[in-house]
Amino acid sequence: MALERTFSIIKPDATRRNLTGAINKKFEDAGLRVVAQKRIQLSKAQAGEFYKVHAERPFYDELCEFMASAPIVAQVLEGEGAIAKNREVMGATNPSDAAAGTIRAEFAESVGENSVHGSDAPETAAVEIAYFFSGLELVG
Ligand code: DAT
Ligand code: MG
Repeated sequence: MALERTFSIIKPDATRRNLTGAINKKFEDAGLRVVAQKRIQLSKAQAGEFYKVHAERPFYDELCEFMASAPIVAQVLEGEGAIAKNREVMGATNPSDAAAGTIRAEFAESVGENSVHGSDAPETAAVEIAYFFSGLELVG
């Protein structure tokens, strides 16, 4: 399997509850390395741009409000098969469907406030990384 990079967000519900370290321990224990990281607060417009693929979904406005409601941690994770590995460690979108031991099973509050984002494919990983980080900020 190839060394990959994927984009990850620790969402407002998790930063509010001081779970940044607990969540990143899960990633690091799974062999993923944080190679870029920043704690920022998005505007609703910036959240809307990031999630524009969901613009037609009924929950879009609520999702953008939530993502702008408190700081997030934007990060790039690197590892063998990092895109799939990240999704595996995150667990299913709805925490009631998430496998035991996953981040969403342990920490998510609801399907909307589900603690983490992770890219779903190489193309989206590249676009999402570039939205938040310059090449100079990816430090290995
Ligand atoms: P994922 O974050 O697992 O990639 P997604 O891309 O389908 O899931 O949706 C993006 C986010 O939108 C998700 O993390 C939380 C929110 N969301 C998805 N489905 C929802 C729903 N039925 N109700 C409220 N929010 C939802
Ligand atoms: Mg998604």
